[in-house]
Amino acid sequence: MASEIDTARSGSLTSNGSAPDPPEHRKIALITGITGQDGSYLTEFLLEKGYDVYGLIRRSSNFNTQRINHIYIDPHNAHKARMKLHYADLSDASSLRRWLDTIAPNEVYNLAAQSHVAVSFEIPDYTADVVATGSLRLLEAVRSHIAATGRTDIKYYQAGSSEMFGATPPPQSETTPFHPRSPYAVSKCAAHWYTVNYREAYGLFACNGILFNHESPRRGESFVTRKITRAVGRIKEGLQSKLFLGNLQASRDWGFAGDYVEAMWMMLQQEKPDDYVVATEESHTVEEFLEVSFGYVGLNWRDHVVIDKRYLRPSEVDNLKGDASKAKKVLGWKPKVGFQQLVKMMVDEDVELAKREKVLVDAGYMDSQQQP
Ligand code: NDP
Ligand code: GDR
Repeated sequence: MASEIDTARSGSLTSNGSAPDPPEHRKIALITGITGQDGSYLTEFLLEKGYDVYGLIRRSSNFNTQRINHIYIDPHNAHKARMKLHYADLSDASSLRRWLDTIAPNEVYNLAAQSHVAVSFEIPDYTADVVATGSLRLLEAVRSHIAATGRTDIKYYQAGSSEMFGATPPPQSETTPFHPRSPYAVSKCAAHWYTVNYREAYGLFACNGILFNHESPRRGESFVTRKITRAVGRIKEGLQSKLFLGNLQASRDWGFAGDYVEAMWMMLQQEKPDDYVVATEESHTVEEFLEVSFGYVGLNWRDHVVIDKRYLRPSEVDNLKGDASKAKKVLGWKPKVGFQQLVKMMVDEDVELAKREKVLVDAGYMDSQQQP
């Protein structure tokens, strides 16, 4: 079994009190991007299902494990741990192959990415290296691990995106042509086709989940939904007054991340590998998100939002609305959290966060401009 490196962490979900299966009966999942929004929800989901979960994390000068710290247990109790973390990077093929050989997972979830569309225009080369070539590196590591071991029980999930549809009008389904509008989206198209190619060329059990936008209180703070709900909380608590945004007319099919990770897992439980759109089939503009989120706490967004051109993109994706009928029919998946509920969940959490920030600001431990 894998040896832990010095700062790698291990953890176990013990909240429901149920004893896990004996180690020899437990399935093993390997997750790249475990420290991200989806990685954290997927880890919770798989631990509840009785998996051992191995996460690959990248080196950062600060700890980047905030979203999974609640699952962490002291490494000195590592024999109890069912989540283990190791350093690797999608730009480092040797680390991917080494951990595949060591961990020998049953399921590989490739969630790691430079996932910010606007940032991909600033760092296109890096985005392509991690999102496109990084996925190829991982697929190749899986293929060569299978070739070396003769194993036939490995399944691969690729985190595809509705951004691949880009300029193609809605509703978008598995048969809708891709027309990507950013270096990120072009790179995700490459990763999609690498995955299809490894399925066709080598018979790999590999699935593309084409997921539409999904959000949560754990969403990165520079994505528009979380940027808005953070601002709502902080404005409500008197910590800021203005919110600078770009295009308010863009329309997105926003679901809840906790619902979407279940669809990832469902894809890998099918008899045959395939590609699936995962979406709520409802679309709302950024302006509608503002109406609901500010309105929920009795504020008028027009009093606070300022348009700042720096948040406009060189080429925009105007309208995304998924057709998830295949996922509903074949996987039996459907979203549980609707738009209004999602917005309220995020605002509720961010109002609480802002209240905690306010205590620190009032006590002089923090400047109101500072993020916690
Ligand atoms: P996040 O941005 O929250 O998480 C991305 C993860 O990738 C983080 O764990 C990050 O590590 C890691 N990562 C980034 N670069 C590298 C690298 N070079 N090597 C290894 N790991 C790296 O994304 P989400 O959780 O929201 O999304 C998960 C996946 O799904 C991504 O691939 C995204 O593109 C895709 N997707 C997301 C959708 C959404 O609406 N959320 C919709 C469709 C697709 P660190 O924590 O250190 O930054
Ligand atoms: P997106 O999400 O680009 O759809 O990619 P994001 O929240 O960044 O943008 C959604 C829409 O809001 C508009 N917008 C702003 N966006 C940001 N980030 N900041 C702003 O200030 C702002 N003002 C307006 C954008 O122009 C856009 O139209 C997300 C990511 O999670 C991808 O990784 C994923 O693949 C897709 O969702 C599906």
